[in-house]
Amino acid sequence: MTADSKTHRRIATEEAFSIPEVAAALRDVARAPGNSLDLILVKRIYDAPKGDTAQMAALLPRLIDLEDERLRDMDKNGVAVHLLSLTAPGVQMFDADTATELAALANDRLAAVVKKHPTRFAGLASFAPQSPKRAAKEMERAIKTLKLNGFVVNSHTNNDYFDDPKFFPILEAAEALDACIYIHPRAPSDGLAAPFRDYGLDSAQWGYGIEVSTHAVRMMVSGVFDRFPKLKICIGHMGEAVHFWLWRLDYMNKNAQNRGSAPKLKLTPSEYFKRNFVITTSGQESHLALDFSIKALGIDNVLWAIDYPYQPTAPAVAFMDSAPVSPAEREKLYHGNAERVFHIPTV
Ligand code: VNL
Ligand code: MN
Repeated sequence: MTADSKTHRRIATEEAFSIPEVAAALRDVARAPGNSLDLILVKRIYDAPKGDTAQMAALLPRLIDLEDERLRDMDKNGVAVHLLSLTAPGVQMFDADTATELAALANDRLAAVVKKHPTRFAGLASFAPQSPKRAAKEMERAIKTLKLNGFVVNSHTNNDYFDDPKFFPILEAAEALDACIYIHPRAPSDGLAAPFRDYGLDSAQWGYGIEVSTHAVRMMVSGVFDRFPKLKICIGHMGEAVHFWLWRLDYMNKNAQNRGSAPKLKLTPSEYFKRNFVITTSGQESHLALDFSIKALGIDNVLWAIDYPYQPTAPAVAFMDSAPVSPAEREKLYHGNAERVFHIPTV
């Protein structure tokens, strides 16, 4: 631990875990026929041949582990808190009943470990978008009874996005509960998938960002945030580059509105992005991109994350320890913004 670690409370906000029951159900998905782009990664992690020591297969025990290697890794690197979320694709490849059941089970386990280590863990609850009404009920239970800190969803569900009114009970619940939804990536939906099937583009290299940025833009230009003005959405990987596009989005969305291709909106996409979104630095350790993000969105809208166990902790800490920001700004990035957005108790 560096001397510095005593002065920063580091809260990492996109930290993945799984439970054996979800891992087993994903192994069944891997073995069933299907053409979803997510199967490339799901087969590698959840149906690896016995004894496979390849990088992907080695991830599974590190996802399931909560209290051993994970806590040691946090201690060694001066990380105070993991804000945990059930890893992608979560429950979103299962049938509605299985997904609803496994989301509740994962939330129970998550709440138990947070209760056991209240200063080390916080948690984002899962829900099954396949069944929006039951999802809204589970969301209420997760916040009011389990005292979790917000929600995670892994982008599209059966190729549909949150601009689809069938999902509005979910957005209504999140807004009413004052709980942020973290839209974590999964592989691009069927209609986008073809050019992502080779060169390893299906997942974190490129596909994930295209999938989530498209989801965020669909929500903004469809008018979701006129209907749910207080809804808070978090996206990782330095905002999936959405804010790099805001000027052109504003300009071309106005054109699309004027020719009747897009609904009339109360605000511009850039106004929604600054009002309704926060971003994290998960897995995107570029000071240039961080500087741009702070200038584009404001220091209060950027949160630190590691993306454990998919990326290593030490470089993520070194990246933020050495970021060219003031001491007060670094505290906001490391913990102040996370405490505010995810209702994590201050110490
Ligand atoms: C990867 C990175 C996968 C981050 C993830 O979830 C993630 C990857 C499945 O490198 O494949 O959250
Ligand atoms: Mn991640």
